[in-house]
Amino acid sequence: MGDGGLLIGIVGKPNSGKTTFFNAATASEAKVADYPFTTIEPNVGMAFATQLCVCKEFGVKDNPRNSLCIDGIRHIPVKIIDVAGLVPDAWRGRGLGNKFLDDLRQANVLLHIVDASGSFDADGRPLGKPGMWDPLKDIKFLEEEIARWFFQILKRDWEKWARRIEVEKLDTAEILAERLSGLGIKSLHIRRAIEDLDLNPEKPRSWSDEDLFSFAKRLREISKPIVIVANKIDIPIAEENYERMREAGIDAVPASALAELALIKYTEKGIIKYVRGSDHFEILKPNALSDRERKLFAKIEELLDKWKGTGVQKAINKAVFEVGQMIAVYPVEDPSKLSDKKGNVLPDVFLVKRGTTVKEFAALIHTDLAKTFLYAIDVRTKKKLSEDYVLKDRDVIKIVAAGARG
Ligand SMILES: Nc1nc2c(ncn2[C@@H]2O[C@H](COP(=O)(O)OP(=O)(O)OP(=O)(O)O)[C@@H](O)[C@H]2O)c(=O)[nH]1
Ligand SMILES: [Mg+2]
Repeated sequence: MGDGGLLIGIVGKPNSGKTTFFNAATASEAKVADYPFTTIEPNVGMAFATQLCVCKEFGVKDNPRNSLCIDGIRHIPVKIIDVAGLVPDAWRGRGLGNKFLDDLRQANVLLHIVDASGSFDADGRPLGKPGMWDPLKDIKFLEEEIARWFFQILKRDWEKWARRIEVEKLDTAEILAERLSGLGIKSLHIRRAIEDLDLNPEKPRSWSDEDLFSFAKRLREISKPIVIVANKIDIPIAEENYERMREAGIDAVPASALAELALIKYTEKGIIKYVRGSDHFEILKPNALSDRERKLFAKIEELLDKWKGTGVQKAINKAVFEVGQMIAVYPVEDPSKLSDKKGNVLPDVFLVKRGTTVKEFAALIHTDLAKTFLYAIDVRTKKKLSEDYVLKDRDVIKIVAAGARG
């Protein structure tokens, strides 16, 4: 574990900047640490959820193993997937529709990269200049498209299953969860959607097509919530469009994937120093920059001032901590040194779903640890925690198990 099983799916129409965003978010700082992820499919990478590390608060110098700590900011790896552009009617297989949708099956949060500059049409064809397309349309369209895809899958053999559920008095949520497990949908998601829409779970045959479509939509919202990224905010007209999104009640993250990519690339070359998510950078080797590059970084500096960052890291953190409802928990073996058995200080941090109890957390680390679990210690307060203690973000925890040696 480490990423809490979270998979972020990058979606959007062609040319919205998905791959630029992906490259910026995943550009390998991997050489600094050895992550437990060696083979990764080509379009899957590791991004980082970032948060203030607990090291400063405890006044220690840490040696992270499953994550990075850069200037006191903990970088926690999360899987992210970049898929082909989504065009209208993808659910019917148009464009790379089927492939796109297949790749998204296991994602549990979607990052919708919107070209806020409005330079491309619905199919991602260039319109010659910015401001020629309304990006608000893209937001509506994508939600609709994914809902249609869910609906299509639900509708397959619907009559047959609805009859079986009624005749054999089966549990609708369990049956549907089994049928939709490939989409990462759980029975708890289904129960919530049924309740929210006031559908009768005992009489699925009474659900109309309209009910079923609303159900598909609600299931999508619950199982794959979307974070909207107003990308290309560096292009002047994008700001206007972003404001229009706000007026329409759309809580988008303004971002420039291009600026982030430049900052990360030049940081990797050692020419500048920039920590993901920060609103400033430092030029370390001014002589290594051409006039053109100097101008580029002057523009990026303005952008960072104005938007308090490039927005890329903000979008990922929103996907992980807000919309994805994850929290970060730091387990240690030695509560006084905050270390593991080998003396590594604050070696690990794990992302877990909000609501996870300390005993469930023990089970995620090691099944044996849950079996022999006695109690845990909140390292911050030194208080003993019972097994049903619900973990909080940035908790530092020592788990005490029967027969434990450490
Ligand atoms: N100005 C500006 N241009 C951007 C930004 N992000 C991406 N672009 C440009 O937009 C174009 C498309 O970017 P890609 O990242 O290839 O877009 P994509 O969504 O992956 O496209 P497909 O793979 O075809 O679906 C490229 O010319 C990028 O340089 C940004 O933040 N600002
Ligand atoms: Mg791409």
